[in-house]
Amino acid sequence: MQKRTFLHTALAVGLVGASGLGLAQDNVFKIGLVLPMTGQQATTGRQIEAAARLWMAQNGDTVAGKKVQLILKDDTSLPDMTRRLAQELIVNEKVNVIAGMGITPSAMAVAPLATQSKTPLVVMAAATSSITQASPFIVRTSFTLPQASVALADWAPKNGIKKVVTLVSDYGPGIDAEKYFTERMKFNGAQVVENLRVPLRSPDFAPFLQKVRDIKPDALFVFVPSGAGTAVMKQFAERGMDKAGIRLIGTGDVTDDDLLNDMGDVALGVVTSHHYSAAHPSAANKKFVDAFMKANKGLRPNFMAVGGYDGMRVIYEALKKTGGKGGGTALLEAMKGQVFESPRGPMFIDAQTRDVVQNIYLRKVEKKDGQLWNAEFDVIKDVKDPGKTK
Ligand code: VNL
Repeated sequence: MQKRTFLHTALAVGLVGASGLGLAQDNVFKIGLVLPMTGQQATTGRQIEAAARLWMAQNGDTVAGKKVQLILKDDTSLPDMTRRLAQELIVNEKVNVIAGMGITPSAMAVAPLATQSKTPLVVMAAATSSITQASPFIVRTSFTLPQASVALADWAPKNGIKKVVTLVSDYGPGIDAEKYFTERMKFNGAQVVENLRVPLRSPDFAPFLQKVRDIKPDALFVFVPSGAGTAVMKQFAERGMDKAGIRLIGTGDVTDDDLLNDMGDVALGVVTSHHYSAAHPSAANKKFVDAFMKANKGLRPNFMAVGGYDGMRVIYEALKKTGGKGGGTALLEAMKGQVFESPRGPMFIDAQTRDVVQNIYLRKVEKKDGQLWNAEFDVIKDVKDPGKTK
């Protein structure tokens, strides 16, 4: 008897639950967030997830009458896995937006799915120039390597750096950085005497650094993805490169705010160019950094976090504007052309390219109150991705 009652109750609850869910579906807005939460790029996943959750804590989870639901999946930074997870999210979960994309191969793997299903894909991390051309449904809130590299190639020759070797991770963003930095240096009358490339997976920098030491350029220009900077910095110091008078310069990925404090004094004085520093002196950024650190046991937000935070803003604004009507195409249209103040400074989603237009800052690693920061000392305003031809 008792058993039967229990069964009945369970069934009844199950049905109510199911029909409740059925009703709720129409009023749910789903964001499928695919990120590397484990493996080599795990710091990027952790930063973006934390930022997306902070955005939701600050802005609520009801937008235009819909309940926003974040569905997080770990792709371990393997593009086949990213594609499979995105497919499941689109087909089974019927997500309204796909977001995340820790590395370029992941974004490239998902691009055709976004096009076929007309699902906006908000790229929050990956930064190879060509990504936005891989699908008309891609909108980017991170940056591009050409955007960040050119500014440094304008700064370097004016600051005694006339002979450079480049060292980049051997895939999309590294090749972009190498190409745009090298071309601009040469245009500015400086020399780039060697272009070195290291594998993305488990790189060993030692043999490359030895080669750089032998060449003895004024500076070594480095691009490695977020998370790999500490290894470069450590080996740079161990091989006595700084003592040999070789300066380290690069895009801000190498002095990533997530890791900078652990790099130690070898990082002091390193000049980089990038779109975001946790030390950016604006009220909006102070508020962002304080709230992020408070919500994450003192973890400092890096440029990945800002890409995630702003990506959530772009999605929320598009949902507000459309009221959730008109599907993926209407959402995408509402993402184009958004202008707002980010913790990084002013930013704008170019309606033509769906890519981000933003300030690029020159920064130098400095110590303040015992902590290392990327202190901004110059700015190039409203930089478009130089990789776009149209
Ligand atoms: C990429 C570019 C990844 C820059 C990064 O860190 C980065 C990419 C994970 O496009 O794969 O700092």
